[in-house]
Amino acid sequence: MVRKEAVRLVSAVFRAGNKGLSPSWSIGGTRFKSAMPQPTETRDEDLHHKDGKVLHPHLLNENVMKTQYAVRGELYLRAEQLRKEGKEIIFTNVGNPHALGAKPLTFPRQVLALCAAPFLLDNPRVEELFPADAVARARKILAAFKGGVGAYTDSRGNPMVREEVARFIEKRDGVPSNPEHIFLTDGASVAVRLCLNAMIRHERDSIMVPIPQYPLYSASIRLYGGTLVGYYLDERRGWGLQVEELRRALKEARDEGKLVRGLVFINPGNPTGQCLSEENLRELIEFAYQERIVLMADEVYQENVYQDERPFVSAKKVLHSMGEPYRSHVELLSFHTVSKGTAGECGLRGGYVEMTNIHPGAIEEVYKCASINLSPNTMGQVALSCLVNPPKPGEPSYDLFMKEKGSELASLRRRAHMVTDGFNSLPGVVCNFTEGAMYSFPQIKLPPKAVEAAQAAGKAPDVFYCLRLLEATGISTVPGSGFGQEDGTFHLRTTILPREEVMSSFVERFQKFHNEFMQQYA
Ligand code: DCS
Repeated sequence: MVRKEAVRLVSAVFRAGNKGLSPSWSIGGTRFKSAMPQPTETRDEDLHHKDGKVLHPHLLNENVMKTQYAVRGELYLRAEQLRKEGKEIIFTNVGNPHALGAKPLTFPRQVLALCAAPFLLDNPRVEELFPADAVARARKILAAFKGGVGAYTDSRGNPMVREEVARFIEKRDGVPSNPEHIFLTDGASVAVRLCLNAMIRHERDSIMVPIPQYPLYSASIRLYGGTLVGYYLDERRGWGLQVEELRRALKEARDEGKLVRGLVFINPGNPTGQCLSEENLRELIEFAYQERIVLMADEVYQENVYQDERPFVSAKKVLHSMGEPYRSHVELLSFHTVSKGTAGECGLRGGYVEMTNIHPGAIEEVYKCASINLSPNTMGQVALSCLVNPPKPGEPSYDLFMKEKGSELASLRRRAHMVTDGFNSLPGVVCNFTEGAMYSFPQIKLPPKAVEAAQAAGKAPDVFYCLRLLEATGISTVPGSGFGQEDGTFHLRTTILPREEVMSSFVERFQKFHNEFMQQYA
């Protein structure tokens, strides 16, 4: 019997330990002790499932089992199933522009192509096929990436690209940026997770996160064994962020013995689409300073702004403008990516975190953890290089680059209006304007009969609505419960990414479904 064998083995090791053969070993100077359980505690059911599997879904890390990620949750799985059955699905559940027909920007792809196929640079016709600045950039990158894009880079990313990111930030904010405080990562997701992993020590460690939020935060906090403290954004005031609400959430958390260490804000917001004012950012910084909380500024949508009243301002810029004591005390982690903006290069996985006022020793520890992954992927770094250091006026690629970006941004702005107007034209739907980012997050006032029908089907009402929408129209959305919403309210999130040519039929399909649904449950 397995248990008897385990008991025999453990007792043997302990006996050996008594004779001076301690069950411990060392790796790289670190001494490890055998964490073997006491013999009496070894049970078959802890070692394997009754079907014999050791890696059984009920026998995994508890944090893994408790983690949920709605963007690829039940709705997405059903959509995938319908797609396999031959139904046409519009995947508006994820902010993945190229999947819905957005075209890549030409310049970064030319540079990427040359970096991936460096032998093209030896071809005498290369200057006929590629503009001179793309060729020059590829040569520069290949010279900086020792061994080309097939070699690991430093675990924080290539130094030249980190330098380019620092210059980009300086130009954007007009304040100094240190490349030593910038880590390149496989998309912003990895940067966020690196930081959360380092911050969360145990269950009491808490991170304040907006409700609604992007589930990268809820999922990662859960995965690392910490606690999420939600603060509500005010839907009636355009999903605005209120300091009184931050104070309420913090007080309640502290009264319950939680140790609040970080505060996430997403600007422009996902899923809300709201843009923070400079005043809001000042309040956040003041709050973080007074309460000694690390600010996590998720600024991945900084280019995606569709109104002129509140242009994007980075938290770092505002922090500097506030002078001392804030400027050199408030600990700030700022995240950015190549996945969003007008590039939408989600698949290339390029992102970064900039750490402001973070203790050098803590940065070293994060470096150590990044090193476990060896290196962020190189193509993501090349894409990032092109986007933070784009063609300049007078260079051959400049005009096309600006034209492509400008027309995509203008189109996104039109689509933001089309989607918001479409939702607000429907009975029982209210929707704040998508000021920024890529999403629309309407509230659906579901009639009581629909709520009852959902309960009878064993589904949350918003999940029920989104499933019915999917089955009827092929439109794949994410229910509001995946992001968090005030109790008793129901939302869904869709992207504004269908191309303009299909947007009106997208909106029409939605409207037709919604009207029929509301009539059925009136
Ligand atoms: N932060 C926010 C607010 C995001 O919305 C996303 C991606 C990320 C970080 C991470 O992006 P990358 O890892 O690709 O850099 N947004 C997801 C979403 O809600 N839809 O698509 C992906």
